[in-house]
Amino acid sequence: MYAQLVDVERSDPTAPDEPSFQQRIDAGIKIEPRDWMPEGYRKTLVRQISQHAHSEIVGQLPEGNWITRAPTLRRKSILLAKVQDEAGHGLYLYSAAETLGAAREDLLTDLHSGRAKYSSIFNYPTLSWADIGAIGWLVDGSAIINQIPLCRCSYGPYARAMVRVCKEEAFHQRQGFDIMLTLCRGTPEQRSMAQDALDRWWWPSVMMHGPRDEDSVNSAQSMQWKIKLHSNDELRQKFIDQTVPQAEFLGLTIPDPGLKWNAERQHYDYGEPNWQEFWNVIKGGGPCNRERLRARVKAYEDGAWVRAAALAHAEKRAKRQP
Ligand code: BYC
Repeated sequence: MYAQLVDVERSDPTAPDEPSFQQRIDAGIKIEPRDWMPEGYRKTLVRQISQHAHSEIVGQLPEGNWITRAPTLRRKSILLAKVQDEAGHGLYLYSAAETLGAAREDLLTDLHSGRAKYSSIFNYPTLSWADIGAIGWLVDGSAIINQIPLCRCSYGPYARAMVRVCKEEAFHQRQGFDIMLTLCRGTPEQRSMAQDALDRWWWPSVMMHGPRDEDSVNSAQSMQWKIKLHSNDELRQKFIDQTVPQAEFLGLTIPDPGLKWNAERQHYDYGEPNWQEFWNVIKGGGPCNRERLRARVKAYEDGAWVRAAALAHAEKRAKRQP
């Protein structure tokens, strides 16, 4: 299918040129799967949407670890629902990538072989129950800040998928904050668990927004095409400005001595993240990269019989159709 789409683009003499494509984007017109698009636009979208899908799927693992160890039945059912939501997000996103001619099997092969990227944040371990609170509060909080603008991105299927994803992420963020609030109002041991989780998840959450703008190779073109509406540093600043008062409300200390309100800029100044750690995690050297990929490959292999059964069922039904 992908090859066919590329052929249509090359051979169609009425295909619009790049300037008129850009004019449509600038005018806020959504690009739909059957519309002409430059090859670079298609490739950038497949890259970003598939990385996003992989992140949702791999992102189930750190929290999935705690489903059997949730402290109460209520917490367990909330966490179960959240992890299932993440699976759903991954599936919408793989479908959105398929509208661009990408084959799901190829995308999964790239993930399982380690060729494809997924969010750096999911390569850190969840050591205590407080980490589940910190993930909801900080990681889903970051995800909302990144994804709300994506509801207005230029590619129709991606923008529409994001609307539902964002509604669910808002619930995820609130449940994470609620876990943190409960711990912070609890015993001294519970408060120190919450502080320890914040200490470990703060910097990975700050870095999750991507490299500094000056090191972001894709931003300029993606912003011109409105695949991204804000730069990495803009979204990072928004995350920090939003989260500092929440940490103060919880009575927790953000582990950044460089953090202070800048009255002139009307934003918080913050310290420099450890970018070497970020690039190392992306290259596969984070604390849990190998474990995460192993778990995904095993899940895929264990699910082979389900895919075979679903396919056999679909083929049988198709044969019965007149
Ligand atoms: N992790 O030029 P840049 C969730 C890569 S799911 C790994 O700035 P771009 C959740 C980047 O791919 C959260 N890699 O890139 C799920 C590029 O490499 P390539 C996922 C990263 O694309 C379950 C290189 O670094 N959200 O929230 O313009 C439970 C240079 O970067 C990362 C999305 O995927 C990273 N953090 O901007 C709970 C949102 N950052 O591809 C929560 C959609 C950068 O050139 N994606 N890289 O080899 C985006 O908005 C953008 O792709 C990014 C990066 C802001 C992430």
